[in-house]
Amino acid sequence: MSLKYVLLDKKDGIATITFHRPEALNALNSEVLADLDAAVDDVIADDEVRVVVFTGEGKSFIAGADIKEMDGCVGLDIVNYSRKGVEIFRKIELMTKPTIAAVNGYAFGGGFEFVLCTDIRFACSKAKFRLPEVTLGIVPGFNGTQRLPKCIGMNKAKEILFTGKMLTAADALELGILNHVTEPEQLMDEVYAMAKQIADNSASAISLVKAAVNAGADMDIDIGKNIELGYMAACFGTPDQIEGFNSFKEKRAAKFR
Ligand code: CO8
Repeated sequence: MSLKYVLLDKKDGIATITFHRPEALNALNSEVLADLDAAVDDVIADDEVRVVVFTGEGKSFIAGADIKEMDGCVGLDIVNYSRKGVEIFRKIELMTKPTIAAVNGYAFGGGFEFVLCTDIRFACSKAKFRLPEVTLGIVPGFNGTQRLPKCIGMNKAKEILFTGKMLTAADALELGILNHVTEPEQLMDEVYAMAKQIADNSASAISLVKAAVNAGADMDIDIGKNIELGYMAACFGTPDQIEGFNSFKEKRAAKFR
């Protein structure tokens, strides 16, 4: 597979997908989206990959959708462009492997919306977050209007969406958008330390936990509790459950396949 606008690296069960279009601050044009889609399909299909990390090359994570590519688009062109991003973002949100965003710089527009699709979010202290779409006369088209309110509540989300104001990493941490903020030089070390901790756990159990949490976000607890029950029952008798229980009885760390 030959990728130009994202880099794909795999080591010790951890895949890293790096946005790599530095001349446009990693803005998401159709080619970046196509490469991202291919890289995501690759890590989903690779049984060796247990955790997926996303980061950006240079001073930007993703500076949004490509304004120059969108310029002049009307009707179906823009619907198709938006739909492509929406489908890939949703695929990332629902993929059974856990994802971690390592936000190294600007996460604007579609970049901020991308962060909202990931499971666990780190940023360096210099990272900046912004949904500037209303300053461009458009709407966030990669589902920021849907995911941000779910993440931080409707009133706080509306303020960010209506003003287009910039958030620092500290602001995003306080709002609950981020899990952790680090010094720039520590970002990847801290991300990989957590990725390793997750990769050492049962991948099959984590995939079911993620599916249960995602499903439960949109349903009543009386339905969600039955989903959890089904997944719990599905774990019993699996190699990971047997190894996990044996490790407890034998007073040793579990070694999952
Ligand atoms: N699209 C295209 N090119 C971009 C983008 C972008 N989003 N962001 C930066 N670039 C390009 C610049 O044009 C510039 O290229 P050139 O040198 O050829 O002019 C290069 O990247 C470097 O950028 P700057 O010189 O501006 O770098 P600065 O460090 O001075 O500024 C900023 C960095 C503050 C990030 C600034 O570049 C900026 O404000 N960029 C635009 C950010 C933005 O508005 N993003 C939101 C876009 S809209 C969006 O994401 C909607 C998502 C859903 C769409 C769904 C489709 C319908």
